[in-house]
Amino acid sequence: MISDFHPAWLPAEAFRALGSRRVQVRGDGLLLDTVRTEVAAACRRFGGAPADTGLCDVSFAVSSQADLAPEEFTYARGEGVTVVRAADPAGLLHGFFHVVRQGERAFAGDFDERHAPALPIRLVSHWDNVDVHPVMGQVERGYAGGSIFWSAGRLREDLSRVRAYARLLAAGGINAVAINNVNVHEAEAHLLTDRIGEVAALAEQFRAYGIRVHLSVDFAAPITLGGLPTADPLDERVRAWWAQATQAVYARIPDFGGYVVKADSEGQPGPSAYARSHADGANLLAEALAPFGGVVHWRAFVYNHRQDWRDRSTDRARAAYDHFTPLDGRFAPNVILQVKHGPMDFQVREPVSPLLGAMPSTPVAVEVQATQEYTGQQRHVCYLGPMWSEVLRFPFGRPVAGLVQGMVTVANVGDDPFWTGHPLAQANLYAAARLGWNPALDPLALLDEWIALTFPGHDPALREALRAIMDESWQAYERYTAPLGVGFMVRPGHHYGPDVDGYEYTPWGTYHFADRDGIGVDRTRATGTGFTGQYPSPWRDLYESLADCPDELLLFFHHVPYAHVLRNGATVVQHIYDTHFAGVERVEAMILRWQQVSGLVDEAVAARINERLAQQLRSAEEWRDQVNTYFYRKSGVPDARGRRIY
Ligand code: GCV
Repeated sequence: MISDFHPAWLPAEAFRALGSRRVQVRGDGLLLDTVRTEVAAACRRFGGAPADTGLCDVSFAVSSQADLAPEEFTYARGEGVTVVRAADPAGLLHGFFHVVRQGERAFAGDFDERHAPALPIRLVSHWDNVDVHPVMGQVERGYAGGSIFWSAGRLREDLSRVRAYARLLAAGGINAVAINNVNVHEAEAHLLTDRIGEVAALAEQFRAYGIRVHLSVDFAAPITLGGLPTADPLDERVRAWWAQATQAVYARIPDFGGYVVKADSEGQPGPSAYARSHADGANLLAEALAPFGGVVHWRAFVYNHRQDWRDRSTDRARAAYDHFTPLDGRFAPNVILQVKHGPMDFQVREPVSPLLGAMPSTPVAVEVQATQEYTGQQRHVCYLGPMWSEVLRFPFGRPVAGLVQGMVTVANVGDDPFWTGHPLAQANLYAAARLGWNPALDPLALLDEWIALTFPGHDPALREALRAIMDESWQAYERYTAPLGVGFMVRPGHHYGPDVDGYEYTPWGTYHFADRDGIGVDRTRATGTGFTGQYPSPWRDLYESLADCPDELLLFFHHVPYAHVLRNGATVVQHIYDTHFAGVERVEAMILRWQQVSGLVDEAVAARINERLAQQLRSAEEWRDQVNTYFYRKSGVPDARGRRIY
């Protein structure tokens, strides 16, 4: 079944209901042609017929009179006909994939619905390098092979896989993609200028599915590419350079989306070199993009990565808020401040970043990481939909989803035949896409939706088993790794596998402060770094209070003795032992469940999942034993249940 790549959530079978009907498509233009091509292929396979005139079972139409927002569509059925209408072709494309997702339900009963994206910006960000980076490889934090865009330092000749990828993204509701690493090395920097043709070729593939291409750019490009002596955002020559470079981009790619910028972060250049603010830097690029309708995604991931571990007063968690809240209201309207969902860095458990609730006068996008850098690197099953849903629903007065304009997902895709290394990691990309369209969706329902699309027509036992394996797999990963929100404890550099003190004496600001008496980071206002004060009520007091702080975040906010009793009744150290044993048991249960159904799926899929689950178990055992042993040795407290600790 698997040729070059797996069909993911768009196997031919997913088109059966639509493809066996008479289907009308009305409207013109590229996206309408895409819908027509899709319809024709589905009808050829399943015996239906395109029906541009005469009777039909389903009609897709762009109608300029319709009182509909961009990308919105109506979806109605009466008198035996299903009708999808949109004011723009993008809305119709979304409506088309909605009908595909509904399967036979699209042709039963009467309904009358409207669907519009909650977030206008739904971008997938690739950390792909054009050249293979000596340390990071081709895709930074990529766990699914090489880039689907570049090979051997050049754009791939065959872009059919990119087209298939665009189709998958569109079917989830994505409307933008950034095609290169936010750490912009020399080769990627040139994509902006002399290699823009490669970007244009990719844009052509994505355009057919309504997806606009964005480029990560080097803030120092006026120097490195333009030969200027400075990249000062207030220098006229610099402004002119960006204006001209941007104009040239739009000459090649009229629907170019805009720039993504990691500035003054982890060694990337930025406006601070000229004593200018992030607003000055972002507005420089915004000014160049504005005439063409482009946007700047300016990342808020800015902190001191050369910290002295002896210094207990500097707190990396505070950094984004401290840097950016003074600038609220000073960004141009086409700047999107891109904020990681947690204050640190995509750990298995973090509080929601307070910055997401603190920029009322700035367009903000929340950034999530589908590539499982700290959550098992696509070797472990770890369905992250529930984590992202918690973030989007988190109430800063209003839920985060009501405060932000966009969701940016760091991609987990590579040239692996399954796209994502672990076939089940496809669900993360799917869920991220769908949550950007509708953050109110239940992540478990989304998991079911993904399973039903990806494994259509399969035995219900398979669906049940996949649901059982993947539901709460995030919590399982959390149990056998870093406890109670403390974070990190991973091997430095590659971030896979346990190393409790791996980051303890490094400059990265990622410490747990475990000693013989206790563990955790005191981030209170009373005695710690004051990070709790970045939250509005009630969170500032809830997190401040040792009694009220949720267990799962306790060590993020407090330094406590091992004998501290959690809200769940266990002591901290006993909780660490219990969860680490329970986490591994959960992986064992996953494997047993999988063995009962693995024969029901394609052999190649089954083989890959088998191999990954075996590796997950080995790794979970290693985590369990290292973490338990570490805390036993530090605390001297034995496991109350007498289990094996080394
Ligand atoms: C692209 C973390 C990752 C880096 C990544 C960075 C970022 O630090 O480990 O690989 O760089 O986040 O989000 O910019």
